[in-house]
Amino acid sequence: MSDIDLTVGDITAFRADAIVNAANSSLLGGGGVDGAIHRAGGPAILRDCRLLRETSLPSGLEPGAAVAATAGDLAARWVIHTVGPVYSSSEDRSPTLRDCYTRSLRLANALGAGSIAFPLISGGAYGWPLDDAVAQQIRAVKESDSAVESITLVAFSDAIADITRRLLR
Ligand code: AR6
Repeated sequence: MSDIDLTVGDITAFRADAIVNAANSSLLGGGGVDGAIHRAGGPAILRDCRLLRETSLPSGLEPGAAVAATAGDLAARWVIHTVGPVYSSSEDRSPTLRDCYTRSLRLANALGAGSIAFPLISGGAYGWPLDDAVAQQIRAVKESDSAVESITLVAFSDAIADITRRLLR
């Protein structure tokens, strides 16, 4: 079983074998944690994402899928890009949200990563209510059968950290 830890702060400063990015389907960057990862990791990240688009992912990455690429200058071996679903009040997209975590973990496992750090996927621009975004995150990482030893949930605010602490208990 993996250890699940919580930390508060900026995921780009976190040291782990794999850092997960809450990207969009284009893989070509954006705001939020995606923008922060591209800024801190430098231009190699965008170069690698462009290469993925030109080779294996011509139409981009669909929600729930995950792909590994270079971490550039970050203190990590890989950035795993995943695309969360945009929140919908009329359609239950939570299986897709959980897929982001399980498929990232499966990929990290296949790469031989011993540690992975996740932001709160879909918990910003994609509008997911924070309590449920955290609940889906915790359910997915707990249910995953990955052999990655250390999983860190990186909360970007005290509010997210409080919810995570409460739901981890
Ligand atoms: N470290 C950790 N968490 C962060 C950081 C950081 N440096 N910066 C923001 N967060 P969001 P989404 C938190 O919007 O909802 C982008 O433009 C943030 O507070 O980054 O999946 C992409 O290109 C929130 O809790 O991702 C897509 O277009 C969480 O990360 C779209 O946003 C996720 O917020 C994806 O939206």
